[in-house]
Amino acid sequence: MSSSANSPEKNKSFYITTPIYYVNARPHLGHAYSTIVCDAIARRKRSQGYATWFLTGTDEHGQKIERSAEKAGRTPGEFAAAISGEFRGLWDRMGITYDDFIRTTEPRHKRGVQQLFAELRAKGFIYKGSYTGQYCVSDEAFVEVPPGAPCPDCGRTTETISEENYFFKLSAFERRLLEFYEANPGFIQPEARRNEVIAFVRGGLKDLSVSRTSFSWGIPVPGDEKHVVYVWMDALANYMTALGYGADSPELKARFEQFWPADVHLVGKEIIRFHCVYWPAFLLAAGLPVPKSVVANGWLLFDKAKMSKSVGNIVRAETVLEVLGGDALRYFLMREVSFGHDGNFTFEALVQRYNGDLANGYGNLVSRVVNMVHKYFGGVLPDAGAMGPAEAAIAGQATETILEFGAQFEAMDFSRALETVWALVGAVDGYLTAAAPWKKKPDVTDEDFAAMQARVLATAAEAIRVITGLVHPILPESAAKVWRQLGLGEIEDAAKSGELKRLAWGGLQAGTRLNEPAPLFPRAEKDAVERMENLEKDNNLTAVAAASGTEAAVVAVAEPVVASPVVEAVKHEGIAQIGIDDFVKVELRVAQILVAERVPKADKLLRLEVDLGYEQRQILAGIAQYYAPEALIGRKVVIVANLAPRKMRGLESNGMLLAASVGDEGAPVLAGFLEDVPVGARLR
Ligand code: ME8
Repeated sequence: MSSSANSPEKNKSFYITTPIYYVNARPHLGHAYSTIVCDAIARRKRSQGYATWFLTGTDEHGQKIERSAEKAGRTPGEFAAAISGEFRGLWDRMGITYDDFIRTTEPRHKRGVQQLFAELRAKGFIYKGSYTGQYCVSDEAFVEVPPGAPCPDCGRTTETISEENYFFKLSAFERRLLEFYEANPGFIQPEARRNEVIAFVRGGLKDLSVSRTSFSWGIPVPGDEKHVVYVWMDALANYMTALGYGADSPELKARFEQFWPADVHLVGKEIIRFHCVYWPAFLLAAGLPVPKSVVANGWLLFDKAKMSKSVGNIVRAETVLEVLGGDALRYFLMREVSFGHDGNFTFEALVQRYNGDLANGYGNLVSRVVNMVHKYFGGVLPDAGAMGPAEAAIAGQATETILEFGAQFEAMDFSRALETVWALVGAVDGYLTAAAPWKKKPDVTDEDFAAMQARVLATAAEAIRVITGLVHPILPESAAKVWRQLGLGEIEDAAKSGELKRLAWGGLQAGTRLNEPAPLFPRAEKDAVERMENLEKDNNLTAVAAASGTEAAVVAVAEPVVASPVVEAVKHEGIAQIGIDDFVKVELRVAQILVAERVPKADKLLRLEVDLGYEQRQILAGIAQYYAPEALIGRKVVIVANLAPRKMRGLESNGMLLAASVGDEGAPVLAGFLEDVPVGARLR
């Protein structure tokens, strides 16, 4: 992959954005991952002399947020403010160097979105029509599936929507988009995502509904206020409204001129279609420049599934910050995950990398060298004198590392870039051990020994300076500490002055006074994994138990897809309580009975064929003594849809009917609904 900002010097401005995160639940490591990657890129670009603008923020409108707020008993405004504050607070705690944090509920954003909408309408790309189709509230997207069928992207139930809507003429952009992708091969990265998007567009584009009338939590369509702007049009526009699109002030206009179009929109791979199809189409239609690249990160997995609030398998960044610190998290995510691909998060791997690469690797190297300069040279860096072959090898490798790291980082191959630097850490470590400047051999004169110590420690210290200058965007806190220990002052000043851009072997001057050694990465204790696991457990418990009214409660109720009955469940003796995580594992769905018949020689069993909207299946139910088969045909029932199949009387049963068990005999009474419900609807 290559970022378009590579193009030599250009006009030296660089604009990078994270997705704006939904405020239906608190931040987790998945959000932290995208934000950390952007932060590292922004830090490096700044140190390379680019005027850099780094934007992040929160996506606060739409039906999903409105419903989450309702569940939490809050107004959407209060609810969004509380969770947006959590995101911002976490980024501040992590030292994320964003230049701006946009909330889509801000007036500056509303103004810009309305201007974009009006512009598209004036240019004839928006028209009024009516729409009937399926909508996935979780993805905030229209999907092409039959009524009652689940969302093809996330598997959740879709809702039938029939509304008068404004439409964007997306269909008019099929050819232009394909030509645009062809002419701008770096627009979608990595390659796999590019192919996916091209295939999607080639499959044909339909006009896109860009307004809604069935709820009001959004930005009113200018001139027709019973409509609100479709949340994805609203959200995507943030990248421009935050810069000043739609603003009157000359200062903001100038910022928009300077930074638009964006160099990199970094997003998770699941939202690539919105960014690579809808967004460029809106911009082409409005006559505005299209971003230079959309780069997709893969998913962070936990317990083999995408870490996500709805699956309920999240880990909070705070847990890692508390036990191992922010740099440990940044290092792990950028080293362990091959960018663009999915990567596993485990506490064990995190601790292993932390101890192996940071505590025993880089941290130990710095502490050995700084300590020896203090011990043997009173803390003043000696003159290296003439280089021998071992020093030349280290210097050569360091010079190559600077080049390779730069190229790999620009190509967003962060994992390889770090591997390259750690090869140098290993080489310097080996060089120190081989030279053993702490051990005087009997046949060596005092003078020669002192010269060797000076040469080796000065060489190692210089290598540490190079390593530290390189890893600064990824390990900002630790790099700052090492820079100070080397007596070089503030690394941020070196980044600003261009010193890091000019990083080359030989910058550390003899006579520099080193500062006292200070611990960088204290070894993680044996119980580190357990401590993090417990912090996560405690957190989940607080989330479930939280009383209403507090901010914790807002989050607690907002988080699960499942509504509150489980949380409030009446306790019955002998039945253990379960967490929401367990409950969401059970897939309950509405099914309609198509066929019902007795099973020969089994007087309790009925063989049923049921329709789930997206498939039909056979279920055996032990209700023959209570229900006549013919009375069941056409009836809508509730089934456990994800029960492993089992055989009864030689027939396979794929699921289970839900029924109340009544009276002493436990007579079954089938669960049903008073209102009409679509087949396939999921119960939560
Ligand atoms: O989609 N692994 O917001 P969102 C990697 N509001 N990245 C992850 C992740 C994981 N497990 N989980 C989340 C939205 N992310 C919209 C975006 S933009 C105009 C609107 C990251 O709160 C990743 O960047 O669902 C993903 O795209 C983003 O968080 C989704 O956050």
